[in-house]
Amino acid sequence: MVTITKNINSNTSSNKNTLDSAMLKVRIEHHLSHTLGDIIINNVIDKQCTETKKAYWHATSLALNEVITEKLNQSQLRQSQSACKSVNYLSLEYLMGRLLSNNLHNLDLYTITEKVLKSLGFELADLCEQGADLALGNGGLGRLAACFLDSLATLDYNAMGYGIHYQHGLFKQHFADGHQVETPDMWREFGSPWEICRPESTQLIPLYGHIEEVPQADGSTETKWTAGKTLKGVPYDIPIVGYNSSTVNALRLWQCRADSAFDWDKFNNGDYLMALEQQVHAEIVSKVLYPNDEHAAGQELRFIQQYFFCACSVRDIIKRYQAQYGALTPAQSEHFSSKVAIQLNDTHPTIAILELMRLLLDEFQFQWQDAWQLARKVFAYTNHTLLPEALEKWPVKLFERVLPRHLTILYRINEAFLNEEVNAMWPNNDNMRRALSIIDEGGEGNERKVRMAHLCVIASHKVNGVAQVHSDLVKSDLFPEFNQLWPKKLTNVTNGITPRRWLKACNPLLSALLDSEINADWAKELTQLSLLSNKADNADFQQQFMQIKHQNKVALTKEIKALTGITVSPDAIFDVQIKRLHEYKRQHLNLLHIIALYRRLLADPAMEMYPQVFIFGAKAAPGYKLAKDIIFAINKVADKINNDTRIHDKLKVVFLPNYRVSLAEKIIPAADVSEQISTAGKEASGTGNMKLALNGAVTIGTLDGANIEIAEEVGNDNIFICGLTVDEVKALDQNGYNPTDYYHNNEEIKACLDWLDSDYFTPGHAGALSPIKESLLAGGDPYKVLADFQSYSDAQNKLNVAYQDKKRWARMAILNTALMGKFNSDRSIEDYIANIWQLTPVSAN
Ligand code: C3B
Repeated sequence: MVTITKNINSNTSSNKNTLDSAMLKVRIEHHLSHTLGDIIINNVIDKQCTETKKAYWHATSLALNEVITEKLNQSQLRQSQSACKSVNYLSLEYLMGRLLSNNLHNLDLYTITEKVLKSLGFELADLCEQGADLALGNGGLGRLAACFLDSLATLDYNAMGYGIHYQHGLFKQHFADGHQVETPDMWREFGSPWEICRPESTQLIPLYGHIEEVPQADGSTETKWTAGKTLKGVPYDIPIVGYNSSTVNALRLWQCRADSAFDWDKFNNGDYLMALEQQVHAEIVSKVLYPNDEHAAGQELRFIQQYFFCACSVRDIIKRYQAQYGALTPAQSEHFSSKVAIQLNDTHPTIAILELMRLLLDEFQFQWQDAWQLARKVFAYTNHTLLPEALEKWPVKLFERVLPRHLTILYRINEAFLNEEVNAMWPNNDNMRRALSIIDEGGEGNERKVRMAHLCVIASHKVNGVAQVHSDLVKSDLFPEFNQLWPKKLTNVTNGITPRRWLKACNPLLSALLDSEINADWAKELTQLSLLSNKADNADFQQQFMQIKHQNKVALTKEIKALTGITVSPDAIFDVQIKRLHEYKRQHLNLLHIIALYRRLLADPAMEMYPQVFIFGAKAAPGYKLAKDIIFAINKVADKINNDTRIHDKLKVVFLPNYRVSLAEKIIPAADVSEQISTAGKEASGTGNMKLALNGAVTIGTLDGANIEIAEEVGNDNIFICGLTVDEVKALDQNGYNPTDYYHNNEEIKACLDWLDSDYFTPGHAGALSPIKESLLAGGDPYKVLADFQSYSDAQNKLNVAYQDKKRWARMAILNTALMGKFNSDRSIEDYIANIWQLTPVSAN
């Protein structure tokens, strides 16, 4: 084994892999027999049984890891020798999905692995299904982080992702009588082949305790923190393999353990549970991902999670700097910030700012100004939402108890900011001081709170939104005063997606067609796809493109049947809304329109309508009642419609359970229509919109987030825009929006909402779906569902007619694929590099 590894290692420093099939086969079989133990029973292997497939999946992953780990080591050596600047991406969420297929594609080893496994009696695609999703995130924010890591490695930048090694990622979802039921995610129940534990980089993290002012020889005082408790952070590295590049970076995830696992005294006294107490309390910190999407969680445990991961990461960043460049002293400040960038993915990692300050002041003997200047050069912050409920504010009291020293630093930052910078711009202006202070002096219950976003803006050298309209709103509506104070600080970086996972790996048929049409590595240079525009009207090409879409739809019909028992026709329009369930994303607008269609069909069974299947995938936060009510309603309406023979299968509704990255990879290649119907101004960007369009789905959507930029790219003829604009939504709010006007003035809206009060969809349980109607009427319809209904319904009609013109639709679908080049996450990363991080790439060639 050692000799084989050496042979291969000598070739893995570049992006060319010379792993041949014979070697790969030897390695897979070696891992099967030596690492995993032989699973052959009486000389027979049952190749159909799940355990066998799992073992082969594991062995294949381990065989591949030998190549990956070697590349990781080479990359780290090269990065260190070149002394290049690195970015450290701090995120509480990484929605990685499965890794085997993606890693194989990125290493260009997919085809040979497929052959080898075939010779062993297995289908690679089938084995890939055995891997668990790494669901260490909730939705868009976590998936964006995963796409960015892919792009950073692909472009040969030195980057480290930092996060939490959650024992349980996002919950699994199934439906019981239409209701969402959550069960724990067990992604590493039997270990994970992808991670490398790094005990040598363990960190000890203090918290709680008290502070005191200690007099110094020169008459000043120094704040001394005596912690009440210590946590241990153990890192696990997951290699991030660049596509067709020489770089493998790492995602470093911290697991929390007790400083001391066991209390022997208590054990000896027979108190077995208490002997484990410390361990249990510590392990809770990295036990589970908070399942809230765009809603601040507010509990002490979440606060400690944030602190724990920030403290581990900042210490690790400093340790890596010191290992490479020696001691960190004030004289090194400039140097440090020329080598280290730290990106805060939303406000979740804000405490990193305070922790860096604390370490510099208390452990590295920096003066205040030196420490503060350094921090301000290193940090940058990405804002991902304007929703007030998602903007984190932690009670001052909680800070005081858990992180007393950090709170004193925070006060000093705030004081200097208000007295110097705010006062210079707006002298003696208490209103401005109140508006910009990091401390909210008390709204409800008069509780003082820390505005995490204000600390981020004040400490960062750049703050970016994630799509142009969102960044404009960050400037005008969220932080107008900060924008006046620092006009250059607020900026935009439009999101992107990796075309490797979201086209090359998930849509092999379309990828093959693109390979044959485009004479360039389009999975890297996605703008090259624009060459397809010339063929958008070519009958042969249209036929090939739509034939692939059809084949993907056939595959999805099988998946739908297997997962739900529902039969759908691949000839129908596949209309897809896949994203977290949230009122602002308006799955209930989609539902209301489905109910209206159903009602129209019942009234006139001969109604002209091309068959349409509405496909949903969404998880609701377990504590978000209305979101769960909407899931229930969609399932109940689906039951009724799917079993109603009167409408002759013109309408079907499918809610696929347990929506996650690996399910998205099956749905997206098969979608005809992409639903992006958030209330204008509420969806910061969206990234599912980009994935669907790249795979040839046509968007029906509002002028919100990245939809606006998608429309700019594809042109208004190739997208169905509907609904109010941002300004119209604002005007409606200012003039007083009254949803009951729409209820009374639109007969269809009234009939559909009243239908929800009956027991038609929930036999014997009248009123079970009424909460939706209530939220839209008595609840004030905060997301303007009723105001946008007619416009959405009209756009759906146009879309249905357009689909029947096969040539027109094929042209639209092709142009959507062709014109998504801008939304390559490589472009987003290059924007971050140019405007925020200033890194240079380091490759082997
Ligand atoms: C999401 C936003 O809702 C999306 O519009 C955006 O595309 C992504 O972030 C990525 O920028 N988001 C999220 O998933 N979770 C949050 N807490 C905040 C924003």
